[in-house]
Amino acid sequence: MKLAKVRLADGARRLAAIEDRTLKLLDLSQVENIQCLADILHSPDPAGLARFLIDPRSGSIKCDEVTFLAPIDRQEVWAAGVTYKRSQVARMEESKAGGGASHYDKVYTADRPEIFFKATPHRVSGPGQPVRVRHDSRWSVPEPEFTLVIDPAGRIVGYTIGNDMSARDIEGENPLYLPQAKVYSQCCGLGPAIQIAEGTLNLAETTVGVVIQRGGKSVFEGSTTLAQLHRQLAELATWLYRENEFPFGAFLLTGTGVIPPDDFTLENGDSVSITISGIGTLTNPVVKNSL
Ligand code: DO4
Ligand code: MG
Repeated sequence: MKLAKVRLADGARRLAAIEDRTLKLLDLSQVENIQCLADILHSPDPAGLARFLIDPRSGSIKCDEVTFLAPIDRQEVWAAGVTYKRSQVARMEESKAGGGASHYDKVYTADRPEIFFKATPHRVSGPGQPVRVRHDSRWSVPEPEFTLVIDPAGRIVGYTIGNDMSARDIEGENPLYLPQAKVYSQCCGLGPAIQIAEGTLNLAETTVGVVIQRGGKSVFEGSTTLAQLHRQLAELATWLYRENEFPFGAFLLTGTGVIPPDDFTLENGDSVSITISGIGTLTNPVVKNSL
């Protein structure tokens, strides 16, 4: 089952459960203390609770009849880095001149992963909302990332799609510029829905793909699978929660294994579509203001 925040044709915002591509609206008034999507996700049985909350007055709605919103409430958004070989190699290349290449080499094999703060809810773009390229970056890319939804106790309760927008020139100039390369207005895409974590995930069959379009034509396409991820998903969640509290839960982007060639940079007006099997497609237009 997937859970989502949606806007209906009449402008009303609702929570919805999606099964077999059919969407049903939820009525939260049926249970005390359930006020938002995170309350359902953080409950002992999110799928069971969502089924119980299905609004008996709601018929079945088709997914294309609603607008999907970012599936975030008050969670912080964090990200892991250099978790795929492709990312380690690309980072070492971009950091050669700045002298930071060896950091990426070391962190790929170190026990402790790279984990960094990525966004607060107001910096997150939902489906169809713009993601931003900094005006002071000449080399920026989207990073398509399998994303964990983690409850306050550190339990992985769901999965969604994340776009870790990154200014590669700023990061490459000096590793200490990482927060500026990664954290700014509209720096992170999330959505369209959260797949509730049930059973074992088949890593080899979970594909993460990206298509970048310019003027309606594809200018980059790439994909990987979670089998290429060099870390365990639970391991990344455990490191994030070490000596840290998340009273509202957290999203954790798990790193990119797809990086466009070095001569590629995003431009104003591009469109980025990230597809993860079992979750869906997150599409965002790209904005970049001129200086
Ligand atoms: O080390 C910098 C960031 C790495 C990253 O975001 C990734 O590998 O996805
Ligand atoms: Mg990343």
